[in-house]
Amino acid sequence: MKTCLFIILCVVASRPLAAELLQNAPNRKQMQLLGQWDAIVDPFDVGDKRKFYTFNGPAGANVLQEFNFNNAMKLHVPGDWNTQDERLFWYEGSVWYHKTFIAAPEPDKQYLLYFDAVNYLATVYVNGEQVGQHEGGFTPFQFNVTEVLTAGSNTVVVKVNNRREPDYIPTMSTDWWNYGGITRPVRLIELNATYIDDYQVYYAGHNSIAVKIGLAGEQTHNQQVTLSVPELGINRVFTTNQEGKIYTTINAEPQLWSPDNPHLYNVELTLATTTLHDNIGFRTIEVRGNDILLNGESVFLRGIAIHEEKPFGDGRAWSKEDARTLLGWAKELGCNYVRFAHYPHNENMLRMADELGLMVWAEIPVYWDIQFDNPAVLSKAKQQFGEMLSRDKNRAAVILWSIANETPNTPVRTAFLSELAETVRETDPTRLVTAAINTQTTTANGRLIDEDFAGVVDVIGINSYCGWYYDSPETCATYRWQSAFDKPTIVSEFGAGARQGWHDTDDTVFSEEYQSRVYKNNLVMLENMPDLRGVSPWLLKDFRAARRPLAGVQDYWNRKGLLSEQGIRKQAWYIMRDWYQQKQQAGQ
Ligand code: GCB
Repeated sequence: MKTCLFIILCVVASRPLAAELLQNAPNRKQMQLLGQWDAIVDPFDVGDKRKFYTFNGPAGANVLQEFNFNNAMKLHVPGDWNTQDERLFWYEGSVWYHKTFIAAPEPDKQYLLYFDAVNYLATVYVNGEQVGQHEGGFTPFQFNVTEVLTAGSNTVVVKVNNRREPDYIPTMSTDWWNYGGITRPVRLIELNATYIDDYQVYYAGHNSIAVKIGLAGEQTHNQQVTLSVPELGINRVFTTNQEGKIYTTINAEPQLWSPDNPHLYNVELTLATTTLHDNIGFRTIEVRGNDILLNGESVFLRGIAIHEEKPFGDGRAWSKEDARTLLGWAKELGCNYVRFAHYPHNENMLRMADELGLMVWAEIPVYWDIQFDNPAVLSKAKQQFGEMLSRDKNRAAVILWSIANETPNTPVRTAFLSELAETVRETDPTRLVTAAINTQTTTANGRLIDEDFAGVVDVIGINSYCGWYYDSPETCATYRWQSAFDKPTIVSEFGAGARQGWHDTDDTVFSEEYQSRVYKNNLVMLENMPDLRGVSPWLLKDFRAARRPLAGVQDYWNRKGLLSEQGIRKQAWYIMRDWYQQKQQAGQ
């Protein structure tokens, strides 16, 4: 299966020269291509034919050249284009990015051009040559550019297209902003001729740490790699096998990572004279009956759902400071868990969750009704999951892989998601599979969780908007939920909209009072829910949504945040915070 996933990655994701996705890109030796890039907006896609990627300065006065990067618009990388220039707020289409940089490549080194994410389709050229193309807006990709890099000035051109298409993931309709651009950092990474490409170091239970290491490059077999975890007194040398891999376990008794004790160990991997550092937490996660066990102990997930938007205002979040603010707010709410909706968030979010002690639900954008009958789309889903796993496999915080959100209950959908779940389990048996499900059977006094796909996941996620999209808030309090499965359930979404600062009677929709009323009644409902092992209300803060046009209230914001788009608390924030305090006091 691993080989199969690898083939898919090669075919769909990263074409020539690329090895498997490099583990731990932030801590490699690198130059980041950040700051201002030149940008040409190309709504009619003329750039391919006119060869924008060959740009080598403005043409002479007697030559017709209808483009010039030097005097073009400037866009900051990383960053979405929509919030950088008001002309691009609604834009969906192609933008050509251009940057020159100085390099001093050394003869026996290798160079990867590594993109943390580009939304959605990226075609990359270095010094006029196409080095590869990548599809998918929220996961990293890389191209080996050793052969095309020159000493001195180099040019990189990226054609970015964020037009929505039927066979994309996500597809035509989403309830979030389709931010386009090079939304996360770009890195030129320098590697030795032979280098540590991939690794996973994790707690396998029973006082043992499992270690998997893979080398890439010139000579991968029979190489010595030193693994050291100074705090645990570990300093061991291992030799790679014929395939350039090491698989081993080490006896150790680490302090186990948990929200109460988010301890991370400095782990060092050394090949020849190059040492790679990482901070890794050790923990176990499993399901027993309807319980979730973290390090063998029952845990209740006190959570909040989060979109990857800047803490103050709109635009894609990407920095460490953004992550610290957003997740700091989750901590202030009393959370021990966060749902990163609806796509892989930037790596800073994952590393910050590790550091702050927040368990993570991580998700791919298999959202609503994608082309479940299209095998190419299934390959894309596997590719996006594979890239997310490659990047995040060493993050203790990630306990749940979510493979879908609110998908229609049809046989073709269930077959698609069952195969995807199988791939996820085969490639990462150390975490749990979940999905947000919103189809249940209505009973006389509530709902029955009984759809087939709920039988496939380890943890059932339920999205339920009782009191908002249907029924009065008070009816929700009388709801009785039942489940046909003996499995843990998380209410992965519930909530209501409110424009922060709008105070009125509690039957005025969109007032803070109405939102509070929905919350209060939903909490009564949750107390009666069987198998409930966690909640992540929808959501931390208001976010941009093209589907939310109501003037004066929504203004293209989804107003279901507990915080306004500027981070100001609404009444419902305090209701949720108090509930979490009670849960905590009750030892949950
Ligand atoms: C949902 C979706 C979420 C939407 C939310 C809403 O069920 O999963 O993406 O934003 O409802 O506000 O309607």
